[in-house]
Amino acid sequence: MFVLLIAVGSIGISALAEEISLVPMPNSIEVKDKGSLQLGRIRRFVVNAPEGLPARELLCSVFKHRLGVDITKPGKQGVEVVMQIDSTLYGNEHYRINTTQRLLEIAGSTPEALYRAVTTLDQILMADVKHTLSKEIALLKIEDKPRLSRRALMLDPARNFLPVEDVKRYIDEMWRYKFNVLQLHLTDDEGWRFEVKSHPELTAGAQFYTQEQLQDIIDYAAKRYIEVVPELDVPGHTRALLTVHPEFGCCITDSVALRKVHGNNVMVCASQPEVYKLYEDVLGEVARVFKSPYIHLGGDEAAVERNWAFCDKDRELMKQYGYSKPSDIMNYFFDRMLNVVRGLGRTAILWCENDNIRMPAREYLFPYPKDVVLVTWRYGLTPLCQRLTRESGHKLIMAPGETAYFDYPQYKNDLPEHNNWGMPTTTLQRSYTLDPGDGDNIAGVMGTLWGEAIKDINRAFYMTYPRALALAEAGWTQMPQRSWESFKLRLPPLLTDMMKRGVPYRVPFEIYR
Ligand code: TNX
Repeated sequence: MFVLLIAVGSIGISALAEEISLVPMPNSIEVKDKGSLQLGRIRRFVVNAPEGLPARELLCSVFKHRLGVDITKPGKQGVEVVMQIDSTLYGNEHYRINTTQRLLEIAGSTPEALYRAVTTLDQILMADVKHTLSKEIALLKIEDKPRLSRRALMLDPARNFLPVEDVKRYIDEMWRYKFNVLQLHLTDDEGWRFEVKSHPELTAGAQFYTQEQLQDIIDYAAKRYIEVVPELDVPGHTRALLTVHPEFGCCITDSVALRKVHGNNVMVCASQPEVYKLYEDVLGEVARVFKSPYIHLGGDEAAVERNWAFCDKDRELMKQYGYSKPSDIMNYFFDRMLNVVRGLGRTAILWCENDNIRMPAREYLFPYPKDVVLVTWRYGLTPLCQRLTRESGHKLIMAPGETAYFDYPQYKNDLPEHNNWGMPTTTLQRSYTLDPGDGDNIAGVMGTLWGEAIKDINRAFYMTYPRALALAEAGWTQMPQRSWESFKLRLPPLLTDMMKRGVPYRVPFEIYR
């Protein structure tokens, strides 16, 4: 207990707050010293918010699940539960939970904020060891809103297909930790998973999501305040497309030879109008299915030197536009692609690439148009991407290889045992060190579950958790409210709860030592 108080004292959060096991830790939590609110009997349940509110439904299930109480059937005696929109709170996700001896008040700036509040309440009722057994809640006041507005996880069904039900299971875990974006990496060398009604050849014979299935996923996620962002990776990572349309490649135009190309060595040709025409069709359908204001277009690991640099037509293009090196063709390629995205009223996201894949790198690979959102990801290059985006005014999403790559093993000799290409180790503690930084341009955090070595959703869960809890806190909680010592204490009850839901995770045995 002595140790606990020291740890707690150093970050200014009361000991009881620690024992409540909240992740992400709220930005302000005041636990009143004495007394508690008895939630076993409810006299009045009032919701001052629009009908069909997801937060109301969630609250009912939290009461049922955690306390065995049907909140919709008030009795003659007991306390009051009030859930309401409060216009003095601002932003999308600003909420307050206040308990007194007679009242549980849940207030939020929006229906979404109320939802976030209920996820906090759920964790309180799960693991406040002093009170939960007796259906009580401590007297406390939480006022909370996120540090960053976008907190994302990315799944990669392009590499190993994940059935719809599994993606939903994944979503079911995300909202608990206040994640609000799921990126789906839908196309890559190994597969094209997005049904294109005007080009059925793209998915012929493969596992893919129909547009109706994607709509189902998107609606399912939206009810949990999670936005689904589609990613279609271009101009590299396009072998799946090129095996169907070998004529769109630049050097290797024979589909048999293409199948033998390993890794991410092929690219679509930048000089062929048909390539842009195809993507116009594809993106038009993407925009009809996905509601997100964003479309991620990849832009990573384009093997320019092995493709465009050797292609007569692309070299001609280079000359025509006065470009000095083949990678300058990216300007032309993305000018055209981004115009399509703009025309659809969407904003493009791209993986941030530089003039070298490691230091010394100095610049962007090519000057990114101002309206593009960038994602920093490469090992060692995040400080550079932070500086460059600050200077150029680009929004930046933080997915550094060092902390947010959840395809990497969590401990020496841990999974993945197959298809492990010598991945670096990213421990839970390492993931926890992510500080997204204070730049006004930092839009969010993202954990990536690249799928080469993740063959099913159970593996995806195992690689995701508990590291995603560290990421969730990095995206939500301000640094003064965070500490590794505190996080370690809050973790075990959440893991037990995950186990009860049948969600695989890696036991972080090292934190118990
Ligand atoms: C690099 S991260 C990639 C992915 C791989 C990943 C494996 C990024 C933008 N591109 O295509 O799956 O490494 O860790």
